[in-house]
Amino acid sequence: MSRDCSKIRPYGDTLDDGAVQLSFSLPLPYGEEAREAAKQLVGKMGLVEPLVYHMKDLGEGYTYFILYASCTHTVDFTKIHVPKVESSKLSFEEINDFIRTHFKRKLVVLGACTGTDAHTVGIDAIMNMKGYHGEYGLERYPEIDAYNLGSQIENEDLIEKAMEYDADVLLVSQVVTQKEVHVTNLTELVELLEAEGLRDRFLLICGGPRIHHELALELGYDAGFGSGTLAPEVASYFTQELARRQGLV
Ligand code: B12
Repeated sequence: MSRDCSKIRPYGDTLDDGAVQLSFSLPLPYGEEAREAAKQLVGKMGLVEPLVYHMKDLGEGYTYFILYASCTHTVDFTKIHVPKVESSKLSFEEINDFIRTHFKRKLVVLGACTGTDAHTVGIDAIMNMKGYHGEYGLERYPEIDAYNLGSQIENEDLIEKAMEYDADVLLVSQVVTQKEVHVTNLTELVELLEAEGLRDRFLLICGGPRIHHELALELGYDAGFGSGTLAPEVASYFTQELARRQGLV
C-alpha cells in the first residue's frame, strides 16, 4: 500500500479520511441543546464535520455522547524518534545460557511495587513462576534468584532488602499515576540511592502501564518498560546490560 508517512492521519472507511470516534459526558440535560453543545465542543478540538452517533440521558442533568468527526491534522512519522530499550531479544533458554556463560553465577533480582501502590499483578506478571501470556516469570529461570517483595513497599525497605540480598537488579512497579505519585515515588528511590552512594550498585528498572523508557531515563533509571511487557524482554535487557557494564562481553 502506498502512503505518505510524512502526513499520517486517522482513517475510518478510506485511507486519509481523518475519521475519529470520541466519547464523553457533559454536565448538561439531555436534549437538542446538549447535542449542539457536544458538536461545537468537538469543533473546538480541531475536528470537522462532527456527527452525534449516540447520546444517552445519564439523569440529573448529565448526558453521554459518542461522536464521529474528521481530523484535518497530520503527523510527520518520518521525524518521530522514541528512545527504546535497545537489546537483542533472547529466549528463556538463551537468557539462562547467557548468564551461565558470562557471569558464572546466578543473578539476583528484586522486585516490588513501591509506595502506597497496591497493584501487584504487573510485577507478578514479570516475576511469578507461572508467568504471563505464555512466558515464564523470572522466578522460573534457573540462573536467576528472583525475590518479589509484593506491593506497598517503602523505598527505604526496598534498598535495605537489596543490600541484604546483594541484588544485581531492582525492578520497581508503579501503576497508579494520580497526581503524578509515580514520579514522586520513583524519584524518591533514586534520591535515596544517590544519598547513600548506592545508585551505581544496582541496575535500576521501572515499569507500569504509564511508564515508558524516555520517562525512566528522565527520572534517573536505567530502563523503563510499559504495558504488555514480558519477562524475557526485561531479562534480555538486564543480562546483556550488566555483562556490558562489567566488561564481560
Ligand atoms: C486490578 C486493579 C486493582 C486491584 C489491584 C489488585 C492487585 N492485587 O493488584 C485493586 C482493586 C486493589 C485496585 C485498587 C485501586 N486502583 Co486499580 N486497577 C486495577 C485494574 C483493573 C487492573 C490492573 C492490572 O492488574 N493490570 C494487569 C497487569 C498485568 O498489567 P500492568 O499492571 O500494566 O503490568 C504490565 C506492564 O505495565 C508491565 N509492568 C508493570 N509493572 C512493572 C514493573 C517492571 C519492573 C517492569 C519491567 C514491567 C512492569 O508489565 C506488566 C505485564 O505486561 C486497573 C485498570 C486496568 N484495566 O488496567 C485499575 C487501575 C490501575 N486502578 C486505578 C485506581 C485509581 C485504583 C485505586 C486508587 C482506586 C481507589 N480509589 O481506591 C486503588 C488504589 C489502591 C492502591 N493503594 O494502590 C486506576 C489508576 C488510574 C491512574 N492513572 O492512576 C486504574 C487504571 C483504573 C482506572 N481506569 O481508573 N485496583
